[in-house]
Amino acid sequence: MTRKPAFEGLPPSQQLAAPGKWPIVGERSPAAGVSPWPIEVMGLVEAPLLLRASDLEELPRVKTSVDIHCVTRWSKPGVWFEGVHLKSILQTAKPESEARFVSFVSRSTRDHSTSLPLEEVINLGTIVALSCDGQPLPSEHGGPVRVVVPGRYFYKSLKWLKRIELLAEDRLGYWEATAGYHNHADPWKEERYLAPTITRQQAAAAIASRDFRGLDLRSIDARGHELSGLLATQALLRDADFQGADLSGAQFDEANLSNARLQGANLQRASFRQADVEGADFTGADLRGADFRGASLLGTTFIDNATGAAATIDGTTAFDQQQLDELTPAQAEFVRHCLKVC
Ligand SMILES: Nc1nc2c(c(=O)[nH]1)N[C@H]1C(S)=C(S)[C@@H](COP(=O)(O)O)O[C@H]1N2
Ligand SMILES: [Mo]
Repeated sequence: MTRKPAFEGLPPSQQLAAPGKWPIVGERSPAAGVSPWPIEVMGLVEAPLLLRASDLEELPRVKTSVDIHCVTRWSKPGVWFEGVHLKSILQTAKPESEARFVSFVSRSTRDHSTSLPLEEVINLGTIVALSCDGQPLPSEHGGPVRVVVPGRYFYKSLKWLKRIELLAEDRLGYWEATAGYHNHADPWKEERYLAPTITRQQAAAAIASRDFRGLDLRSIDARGHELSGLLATQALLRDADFQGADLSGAQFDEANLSNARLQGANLQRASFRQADVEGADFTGADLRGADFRGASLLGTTFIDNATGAAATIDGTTAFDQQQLDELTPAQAEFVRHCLKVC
């Protein structure tokens, strides 16, 4: 069974990863121990299973071309995954009639997990993958066995699969519960995050105090505010909206600003050391004197190639050289050009 690759184009606000590059996102290795390990199929099933590598070999093989869409805005189309359909495994385990959800649990130090509705996970053609582009799945990408759920943001594709559990009620996964990632995760509907968890009053109080240190202010709307010298070390600011704000001299060290909107913000001398700015948008922002050393820059945007709107970056903006490799080629080229000539 081989499906033809059909690149469907890019979902909203995604950009292509550098050709030949496959970023590692989240955990980087499984928990220590023997490999391969057996996979447990349990919960609401008539025939619980313990699948060894040799058992997986006996199930029908499938090979599918999958377009990877990471929530941090990079996409990698046409990756060939080979393995076994989840459907084949479940046909053997026989879900009970009350089973509505599937939870995948990882053999990782934090018992990472994710879940999907049973019907959906089957209809999407989910595979339990053993190889990728003709090679055994590398450990950092979930080998020996990972889940691949086509048509959902890649956080639904669990690395180092250890357990498949059938449930009557949903059980939120690690990112869904801790990071506010959307539980449905359809990239075409841009289901990245749940609605903001903070009230307008909480947001207003934080903005007035100019002290965000260590606070959970996900999705805060701080557009256009005068926040120069903001203290935001270690703040949780995923999906925050700072468009047009004055953030000169702001301290974002070790903050999580993934997918934050900083278009047109004044960020002169702002510090982003060791911050997570994956998927953040700095188009039109003033970044002179800003410091990005040690920050993670996967899928970060500094120039909008469609409109040509760009951040102001010059020799006073600090980056580590190797850090720039995390950017897509067009972004990296723009930043390198600015650092050299501006
Ligand atoms: N066990 C485990 N699985 C995981 C994660 C993780 O941190 N731990 N991260 C998820 C996220 S957010 C993404 S985008 C993909 C990344 O897979 P990759 O590192 O192979 O690109 O794995 C998903 N599966
Ligand atoms: Mo992700």
